[in-house]
Amino acid sequence: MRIARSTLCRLAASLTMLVVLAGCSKSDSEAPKSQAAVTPVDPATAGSIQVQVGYNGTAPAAKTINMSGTPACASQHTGPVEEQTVQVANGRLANAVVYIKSGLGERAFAAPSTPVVIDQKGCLYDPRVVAVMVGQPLQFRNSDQEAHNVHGRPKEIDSWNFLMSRPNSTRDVTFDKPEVGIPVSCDVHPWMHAYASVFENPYFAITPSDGTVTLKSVPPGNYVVAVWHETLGTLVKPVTVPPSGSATVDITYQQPQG
Ligand SMILES: [Cu+2]
Repeated sequence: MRIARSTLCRLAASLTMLVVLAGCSKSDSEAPKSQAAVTPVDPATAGSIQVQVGYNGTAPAAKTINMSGTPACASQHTGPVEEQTVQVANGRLANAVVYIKSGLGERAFAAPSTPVVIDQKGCLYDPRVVAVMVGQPLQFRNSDQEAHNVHGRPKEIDSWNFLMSRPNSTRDVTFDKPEVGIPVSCDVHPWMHAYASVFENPYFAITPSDGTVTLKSVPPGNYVVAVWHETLGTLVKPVTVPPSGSATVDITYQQPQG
């Protein structure tokens, strides 16, 4: 009887914990702060900002990733697997995060419910650089037979670390605060690195190979646009969006010395 009671107590405690956790998770994902009072953007006066991100210099040589110790990973690649963190083509930089750093004041924006997905495929993250809004799910998918753990190390918000051992499983992470360039890694495969950024507004984009993005539906006003890159850091530039107009910003990283 005594044993049964303590077992029941443990079960009750576990269930309570589950209910508490489920409650936290639900309230976090269904009522992010940014959806509390959304400030509409007037389409009649909104404009856009085209940002071109350049790189002046010679990109460092790509590093070869050695997967030979993990045949389950290596067997998914036919040739050497390379990591190129500074991806430059025709002087333009890919995988840089462009965003409006300031100038939006107290405006609030609704977060999309559609997740942004990072796949774990061939023991690499795809894509490597992502961005979501506060309250928008960041979904990790495991397309490998190999188990991965997903370890996020933000500075400002709570870290996370979970194992994904089942093929084709997914798991969502949502954020209640913004942060730029959160490192995500796998402790099982030390070459796996991704970077997630979280914003309170929808004005952000990751540069494709031509280094050019357009931030659309921007209210007219004065802003500071920023660019973040995982090894090159952050650059900023002021920009003015006229009513119904478009602004163009060129931001160029210089090759680091030494
Ligand atoms: Cu892994």
